[in-house]
Amino acid sequence: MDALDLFVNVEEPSESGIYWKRKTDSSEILYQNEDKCHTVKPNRITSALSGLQSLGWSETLKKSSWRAAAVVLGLLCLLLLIGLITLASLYNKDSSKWEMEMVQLQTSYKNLTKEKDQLQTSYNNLTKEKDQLQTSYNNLTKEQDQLQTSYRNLTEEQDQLQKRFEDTTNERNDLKRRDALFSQGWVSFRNHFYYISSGKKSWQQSRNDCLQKGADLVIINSHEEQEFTRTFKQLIWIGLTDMEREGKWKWVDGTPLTTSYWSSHEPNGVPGRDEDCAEIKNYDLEKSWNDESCHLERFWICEKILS
Ligand code: 2F8
Ligand code: CA
Repeated sequence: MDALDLFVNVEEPSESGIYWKRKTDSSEILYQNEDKCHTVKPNRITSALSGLQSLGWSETLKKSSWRAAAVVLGLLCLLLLIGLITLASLYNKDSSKWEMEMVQLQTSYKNLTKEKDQLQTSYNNLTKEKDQLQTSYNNLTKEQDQLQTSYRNLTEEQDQLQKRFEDTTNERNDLKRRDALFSQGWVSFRNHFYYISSGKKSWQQSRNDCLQKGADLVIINSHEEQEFTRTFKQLIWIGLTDMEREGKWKWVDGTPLTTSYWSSHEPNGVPGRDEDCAEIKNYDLEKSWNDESCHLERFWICEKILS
């Protein structure tokens, strides 16, 4: 046999159909040249079917296939049933759990709703109370403003009454003092009070008397006052002197002489007579003043201004 020849080992079903056996008429030399050849199996099924057909087993094989398919189908149905049962169990388990949770949630919801209603009621009551308090506060604020205004008005009225009381008291005291002055021989002229002496004294003694009465010798600083002093028709000392400095005439309150009513040729300061004090002398004339010796005795006029 040539070394390159291909040898085929052909197998065929056994007589029992249970296993395959090599055909005896295949080349027995195969194993002698196994390093040079390959075993080529023929199409077993085709070969088997052909074998079975040839042996009358085709029907038997079909039945076996159907049985196997039925078994597989049954197994699949069983698996499906087990799966469905498992899913149903899981579903029931989850469903119970879900129902419990739903009940809990519903209970919580009801409780929360109840609490919400209570809170809403409390809120409404508080809002109502707040509105009432706000109204009370507004009314109180309004009353406070009214009371404040009334207090201001009353305080103002009180101040006015206090001032009126003080004015009235002062007026009453003035009236009392006036009455007292009048009873003591004083007369009033344009809110000034004058005391006309009933006797005669020197200029200094006359002034001292006025000072004791809380007054001073009259100061003539208006035409009306000058006219008033002339009405008594007497020789009268007035509060004018130059005893501190000759020729420098000053009133007893220290003010210098500005408006004067000297008689003609006066003041002449007759030599040797120290004529340092002024008197009303020519009372029939407006210009009635004369400078005279201070030690001579004359009537006098005191003047007082009520403060
Ligand atoms: O007594 C003094 C007196 O004498 C005369 O009056 C009567 C003088 N008058 C005249 O000279 C005009 C006064 O000045 C003098 O004070
Ligand atoms: Ca004189």
